Amino acid sequence: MAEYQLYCFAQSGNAYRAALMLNLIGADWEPIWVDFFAKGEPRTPEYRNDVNEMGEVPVLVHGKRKLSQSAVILTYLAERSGKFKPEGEDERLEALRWIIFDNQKVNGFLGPYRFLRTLARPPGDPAVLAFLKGRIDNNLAIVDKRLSSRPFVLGARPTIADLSLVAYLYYPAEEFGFDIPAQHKHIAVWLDRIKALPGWKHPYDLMPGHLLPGR
Ligand SMILES: N[C@@H](CCC(=O)N[C@@H](CS)C(=O)NCC(=O)O)C(=O)O
Repeated sequence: MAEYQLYCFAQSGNAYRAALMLNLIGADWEPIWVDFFAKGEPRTPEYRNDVNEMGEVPVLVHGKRKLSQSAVILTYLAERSGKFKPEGEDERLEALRWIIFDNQKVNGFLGPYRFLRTLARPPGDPAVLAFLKGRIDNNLAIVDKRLSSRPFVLGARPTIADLSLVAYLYYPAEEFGFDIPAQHKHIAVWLDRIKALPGWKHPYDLMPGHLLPGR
């Protein structure tokens, strides 16, 4: 058995943050596929009892530890590996600031938008989609401006703040109905920088369950 197990599925950008971090730090890890689409597995009592009371992926298993919330997982792995780790109080606070903004307002809106538009059956209400799209455009512009003056979110080197913010940003443009890198040029260059890191993989190559039957 690998040192780390990650409960995840290919379509989850929230889980991608953790999977990418594991790969970039060269961890010995394996995915445990969670059947979200056919079985709604995270919503089952078994999953909530045995895996995560919050009913979500990702969940990282390390020995007797089970950690959920990608921000917690990224922090744990950064502290253990010493990689992508914010250094000193100022960087730690700054990373936390961007990770919270990301969880709530960047990928926190982008994930549900893509889900309701492309994956949900039936698709989401157009008024809800329009609300989310307005917030997404605004918040991606904030990230783009931040990246206009530095190569990575905190500065010269990549940290867990970057690995949180990339969550949904490598998924195909047709899944969103708009092209994020084409519309945000600093985000585009930053995504290429992260893609160039040794160990980078696309979410569909890193986590199981892509191309589900009937989709
Ligand atoms: N803030 C959480 C978000 C996790 C999350 O929302 N995961 C989704 C999958 S992308 C989930 O498991 N949803 C279960 C459900 O909707 O029942 C994190 O960053 O880990």
